[in-house]
Amino acid sequence: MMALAELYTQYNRVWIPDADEVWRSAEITKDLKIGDNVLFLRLEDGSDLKYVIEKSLPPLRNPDILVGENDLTALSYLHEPAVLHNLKVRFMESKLIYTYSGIILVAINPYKELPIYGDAIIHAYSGQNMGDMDPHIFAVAEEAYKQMARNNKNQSIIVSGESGAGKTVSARYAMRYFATVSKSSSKANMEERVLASNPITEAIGNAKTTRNDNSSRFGKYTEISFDRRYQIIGANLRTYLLEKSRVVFQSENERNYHIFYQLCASALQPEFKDLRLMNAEDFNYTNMGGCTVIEGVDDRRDMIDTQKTFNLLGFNVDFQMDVFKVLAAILHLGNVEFKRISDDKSSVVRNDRHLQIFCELLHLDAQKVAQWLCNRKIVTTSDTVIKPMTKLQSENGRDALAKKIYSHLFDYVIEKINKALQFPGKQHTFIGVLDIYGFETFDINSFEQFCINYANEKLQQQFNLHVFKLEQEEYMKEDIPWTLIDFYDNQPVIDLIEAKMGILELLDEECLLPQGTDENWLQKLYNNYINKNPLFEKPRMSNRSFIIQHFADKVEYKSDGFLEKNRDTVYDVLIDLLKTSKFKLCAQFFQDNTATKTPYGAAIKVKSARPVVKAANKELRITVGSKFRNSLCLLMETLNATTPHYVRCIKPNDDKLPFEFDPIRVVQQLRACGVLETIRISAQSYPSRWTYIEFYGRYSILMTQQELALSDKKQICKVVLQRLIQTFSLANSLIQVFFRPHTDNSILHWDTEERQISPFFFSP
Ligand code: AOV
Ligand code: MG
Repeated sequence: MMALAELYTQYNRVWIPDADEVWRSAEITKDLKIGDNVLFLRLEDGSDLKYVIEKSLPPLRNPDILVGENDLTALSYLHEPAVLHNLKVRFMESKLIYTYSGIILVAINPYKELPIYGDAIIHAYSGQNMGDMDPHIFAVAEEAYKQMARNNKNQSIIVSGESGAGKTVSARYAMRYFATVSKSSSKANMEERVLASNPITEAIGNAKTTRNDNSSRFGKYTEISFDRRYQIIGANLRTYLLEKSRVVFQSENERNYHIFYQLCASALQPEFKDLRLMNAEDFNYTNMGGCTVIEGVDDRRDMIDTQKTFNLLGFNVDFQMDVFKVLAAILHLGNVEFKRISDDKSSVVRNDRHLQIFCELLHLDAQKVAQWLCNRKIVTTSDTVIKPMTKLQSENGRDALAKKIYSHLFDYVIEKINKALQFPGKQHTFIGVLDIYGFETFDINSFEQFCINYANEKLQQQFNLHVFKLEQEEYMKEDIPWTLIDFYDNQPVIDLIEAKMGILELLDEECLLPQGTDENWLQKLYNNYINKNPLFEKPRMSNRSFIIQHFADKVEYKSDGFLEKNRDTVYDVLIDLLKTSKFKLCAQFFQDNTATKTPYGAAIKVKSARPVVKAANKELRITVGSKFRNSLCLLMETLNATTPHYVRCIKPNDDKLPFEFDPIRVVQQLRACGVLETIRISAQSYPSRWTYIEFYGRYSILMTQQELALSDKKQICKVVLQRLIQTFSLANSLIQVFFRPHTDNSILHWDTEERQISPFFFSP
């Protein structure tokens, strides 16, 4: 039996916790004896350190020969410092951004264009086995493509990671891979059309945030369809909850959707003359963040690309012009000014130029719009009353209208893209590429962050369950004794959000009440969860916020605006006006305003008992939160019906610096995004599976001359293992050695009763 103390001998190296580096390497200068409570160490700078052992021994460092391994699970010691060090060495010294961690591809954002994505590289990966090539997003794409063809099964590539980590870029490259390897001469540029969907959706659904200059503000699942010969025949996009509030408000240093700036940068183009555009600084909706340009981005040039892509998708010039007209109208609407008439009365400023242009562009009666922007019609059984609105109410009504128009436009463009990617034949199989908004936390977090982080929780759970299921199946197949292991499950936080009497349901209930307010709702949350649910807290200094302990981090949400955003209503008279517009596109937006549709058109079932809220226009509507929950459930069903492939993107620093590795930030993400979790699951089981030849190769150093003299390598391994580990078991019918490296959530427990290293399973 190999004792733990035998590993803590002179010249062996360990990792000790460090405030700046997270982990620091040190060499043992004196053998550890049972009962010792001090470990004598020398740090890399030559200084000596007496490490006081409390409950645990510091984790052991892997031999240098293993450093730089392209699969983390190949490391002998599998713990946090080993993983971190290995990723760092690959990233900083070898400029390698991809590493496997078992079934996951870890991708660290290099913040620099790398020459590793060309067609020649795609062709090099095509047809290869995952294990034979360097880790790469193309290797994952190839694996999905191969499994689809081999098993006739639908596949998903699930990209996750926090905001700015590289999800959208990875998803784009995965799609490029499929378009390139499945290119056929016959189907007129369908591959290019599928790829063209990306710049369009990014123009209308991505924006600069403080975390990412090209942040996705919606979720997207792109289903790429293949025929029987595994060539692309079309695609379908499903989108998830666009962040609408951005249309009318941006925090400091953030921008509205890219398309608005592209349009403003093209103001002088003759074709846009009628739109009466100005500089982005001159429109409220594009200037609220005080930042209208992005370093390295030329909005005018991007507009030319957007128009080219529209053409490629077969959108004619008239359609394009209609889209730009609606966008320009939104910008002008944002500049409409109100003046206060009395405490409860307001009106549009006389002869407001922007109101005139807004109405001209959308073919509306300016007088009527002016009236209904500042007055509300209340219909009772006996009477119809017109009630004036305060200046603030009018402004909010204006913004609600702008958000509504934009979100209809967004859905409409997605629908058009889907039509352009439709195909006449039958889909044989598909590969779905999921690229959603990453987990995010800002100084002020609202309903949008709540929904985004909830989506990330769902995805994390899907991942946990899959990894866990896979492990179990593997052991059952190999007849290995195996007790169910506990793994971190984020179901409790998901329950807190979506279960009965959860946050979303209480929000829907409050939305049902005519006098419901954000404050009352928050009070109900406090009453229901404080001291009852450990994942919910009230911030000490605020009674307008609540804190949720997410899998990735704690996030404080401000309750202001939750009700309004969940209801998402616009005053009905305004909607009626737009419905009767002579501008067909605009009228069409508001024709079927049932809101019982998913963003991609299919009707959905209402799952919760009470998700329906009476809107201002007396129509029964599903709230935004319930709709989002339902669409996430559908997404999980889809993902679970496919074979998933996971890409975990890591953001290496917060300053967008090329090849800069901040260990504190990286560890935070590794801990949160499930890489270390999976390693923990694997480590409790048997993550290393080698053929006995591989085992012989790696451990021949442990073998005696006598053992090495045996002719059969299989036999040698068996004898060596029997000598070194008396407790190893022999399982029949196996072809591999299954074993587990040293780890216990990164720290080894140390008590006077020494532990032994884990048993091996060995195939005869
Ligand atoms: P995200 O999708 O994960 O954030 P992106 O994919 O938009 O993040 O990546 C952010 C930026 O990092 C990109 O615009 C690139 O400049 C850079 N980048 C990412 N991956 C690579 C790569 N492989 N090579 C070179 N540069 C890269 V969000 O959508 O905010 O959650 O909502
Ligand atoms: Mg993105």
